[in-house]
Amino acid sequence: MAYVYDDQNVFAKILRGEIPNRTVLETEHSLAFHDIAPQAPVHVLVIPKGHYVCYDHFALDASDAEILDFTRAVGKICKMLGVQADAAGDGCRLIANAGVHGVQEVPHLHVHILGGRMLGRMLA
Ligand code: IU
Repeated sequence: MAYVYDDQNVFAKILRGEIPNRTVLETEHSLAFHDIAPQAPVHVLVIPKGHYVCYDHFALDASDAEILDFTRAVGKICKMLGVQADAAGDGCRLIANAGVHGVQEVPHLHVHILGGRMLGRMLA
């Protein structure tokens, strides 16, 4: 079954400039902005500009250039915001909810970057 992308989702509207956002980083293929309802001192969403519903859709169908751009954007933002997991940062959590069981609210791939405090242990 093919992935079906709804271009009326809120992140599609953000990408079209129809809804404002607090941008952290914009690259050729990706956009990162602060979550509207932050769950931690750092809570940034990174999205590809392409129309991908979820991570598996993106990983299977995006071009190498899009995947490289997106992956590097996540790393750059972690460093920019001081939540990288090296000797200078305290680390963070990356989350990509997908589909019904993943309780994905917005059907445009987004990776949450959460950090700035000690997070609870969480696998489900
Ligand atoms: P989820 O992984 O799809 O469950 O997360 C969606 C996130 O999008 C959630 O953290 C919301 O607070 C966030 N969000 C947003 O930043 N701006 C919006 O206009 C809407 C949701 I709607």
